[in-house]
Amino acid sequence: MRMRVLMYGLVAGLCVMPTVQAQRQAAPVRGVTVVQTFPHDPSAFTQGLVYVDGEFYESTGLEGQSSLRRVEIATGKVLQRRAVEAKYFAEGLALVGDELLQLTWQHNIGFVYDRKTFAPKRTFTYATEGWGIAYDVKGGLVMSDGSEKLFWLDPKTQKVLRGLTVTDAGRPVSQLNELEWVEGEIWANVWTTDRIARINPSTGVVTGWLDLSNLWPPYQRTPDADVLNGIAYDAAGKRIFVTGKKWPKVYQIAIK
Ligand SMILES: [Ca+2]
Repeated sequence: MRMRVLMYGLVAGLCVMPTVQAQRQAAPVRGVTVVQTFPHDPSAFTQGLVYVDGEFYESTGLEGQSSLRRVEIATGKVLQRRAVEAKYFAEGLALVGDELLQLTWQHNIGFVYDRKTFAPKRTFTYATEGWGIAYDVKGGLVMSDGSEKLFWLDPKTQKVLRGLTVTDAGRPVSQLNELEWVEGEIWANVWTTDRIARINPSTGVVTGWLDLSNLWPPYQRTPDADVLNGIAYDAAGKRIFVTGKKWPKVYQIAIK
């Protein structure tokens, strides 16, 4: 009897195998070309990058060096800067309406600032670490915590609404870091790699990978420079910008 159940199980398993195999294929990898480069403050340990009305807003990390910045794209000049209290390690950044939301790494607290003045307005809390955050009117406010999970937050209250596990070939993709909404997809830097995951926000499935290792190959990097991190999208101009932690350049890229 037990054998018969096992046999049925095997036959059933064989029948569903093609579908399972299709899901287990890794997403394709594509390279990028550089359209243009711009100067970037090489002391900026970039943790969040946002494009708004022809300028970047940037969050930089490290304890004692964390900041919120408004940056001129063409020159990399910091036009406006607010230091974050030295005990915090600032992380991702998102603009929601006229408010900037900035995460911290391990203090379970986020800061809300007035976009124009950088005046702090309030704080919010979350149970996980804080890594990346991005907002889109249609897609919502989504955050990462360094795991394979993404969390949707209420844009007004920042309370967690739901979570989603990100997978490629049926396996979880962890270390999801800086985030950006790009044409209905969620793009995520994957920490310690030169890759960006393009994620379907409904299923969590990685639909493609971008390999950016040609931008500034690790063997050419200065000792100070850290990993690729920071994605900003100019939806109106359809321009994609990326940079890294303490990288001297921001790259406008195109997918090959
Ligand atoms: Ca971003």
